Amino acid sequence: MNQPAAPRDFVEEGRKLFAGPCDFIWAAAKIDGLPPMGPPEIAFAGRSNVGKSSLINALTGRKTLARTSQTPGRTQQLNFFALGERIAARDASDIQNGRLRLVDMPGYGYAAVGRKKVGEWTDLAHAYLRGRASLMRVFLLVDGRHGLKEVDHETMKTFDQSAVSYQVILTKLDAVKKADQAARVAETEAGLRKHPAAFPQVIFTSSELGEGVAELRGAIMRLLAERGA
Ligand SMILES: Nc1nc2c(ncn2[C@@H]2O[C@H](COP(=O)(O)OP(=O)(O)O)[C@@H](O)[C@H]2O)c(=O)[nH]1
Ligand SMILES: [Mg+2]
Repeated sequence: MNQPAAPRDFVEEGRKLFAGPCDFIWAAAKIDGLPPMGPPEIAFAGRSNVGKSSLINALTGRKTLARTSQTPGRTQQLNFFALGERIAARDASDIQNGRLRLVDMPGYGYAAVGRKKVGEWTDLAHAYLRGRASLMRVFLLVDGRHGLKEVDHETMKTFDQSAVSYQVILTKLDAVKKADQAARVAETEAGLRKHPAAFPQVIFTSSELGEGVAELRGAIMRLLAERGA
């Protein structure tokens, strides 16, 4: 007899995936220094200091996996982490293992670094976003205290042109007054309507308190399932 399949619990599957082994596998500072494509990738982009590294740490439950910093603009490269399988050695042939990769992207829009350096980061980020078949989605992080800035709209324009699937995550929910949270989500979703390729719903997270983090793991798990990976 055919039993209807039980609905999958993506939050629980995501919890298990992110509770498994997780290793830093690669840093790319130049376009020709990207790792070979392997498992599906999820990238975290956004302005410097928005909380990219903190969110990767919160997702994986490791306090120091991705380096977090009080000094904006210090992550100058693309940092790759592999989830789901212990990586024994650190050479190119071994990094094909794992179920999923998380990619901590360089921050943008920080004025205190030289113009040239910003250009280099941008070129690296764009080269990665354009040519990566294994990239499932970019999460564009936006500081929940401030909402979308001009530089975020510029970045989303390049995403729209690169045919990259992306979704906005508002960060630092704990630092936004309860009374202001719903309005921040609504105004952000309104801003996204100008961007055809943006996923229309935003997720509000706090890496500090863990809010939204289990749901985000579930959303990532669902993407993996949709891809059949
Ligand atoms: N209150 C609060 N602060 C956060 C949160 N996430 C990150 N931060 C702080 O924001 C700063 C920048 O975080 P980091 O993860 O290094 O940002 P990145 O430059 O985007 O990687 C650090 O001082 C973090 O402690 C959060 O959820 N709540
Ligand atoms: Mg960082």
